[in-house]
Amino acid sequence: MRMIRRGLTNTIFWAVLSFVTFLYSPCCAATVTLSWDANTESDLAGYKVYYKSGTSTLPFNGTDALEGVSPIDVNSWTTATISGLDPSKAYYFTVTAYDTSGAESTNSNIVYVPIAVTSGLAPIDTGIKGDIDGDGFVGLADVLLALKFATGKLKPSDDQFARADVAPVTDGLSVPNGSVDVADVIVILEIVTGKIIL
Ligand SMILES: [Ca+2]
Ligand SMILES: [Ca+2]
Repeated sequence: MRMIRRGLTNTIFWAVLSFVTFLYSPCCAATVTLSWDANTESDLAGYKVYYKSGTSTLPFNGTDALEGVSPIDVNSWTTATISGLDPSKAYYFTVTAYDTSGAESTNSNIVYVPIAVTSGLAPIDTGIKGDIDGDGFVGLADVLLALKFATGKLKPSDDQFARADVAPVTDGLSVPNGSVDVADVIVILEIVTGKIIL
């Protein structure tokens, strides 16, 4: 018993901690799922997941998770889902094993989960296809804007780019190809003249 305990506490915990999934919704919170190798010692009692945001300097004393402050005791599970995390922060995680006497192993490797969202990032407004200026209809002003983007005379905003990239058109459907060029100008002109309806 004493030897086993010494094994658990004095040797490095060779678990490979890995990060499985990372989900977040921009308004709310992030959820991270972690998994690690099982510790095979006979008096293993469970694992603790440590976390922290900002830096990887010990101690990992995070407080954001819904599951509780760091460390989170996950019993003998070898996966853990940590939720309620702030998606605008980067997090670091590590796992230890503990035995029936409460003795704890050294840390596993550290897993780093980067920032999910940059605050202030607005979703792209694609609006009406070809309505680059966003006035509610596709007109000659949009054709002229597309021409300026295609010739490099004007740099589109992300929203304008999304509305200007209408070509190619395949089977009557717009298939944006990530570039605004003369093909997009022609399609927008054809929308204006009624030749194409998207
Ligand atoms: Ca317009
Ligand atoms: Ca295009």
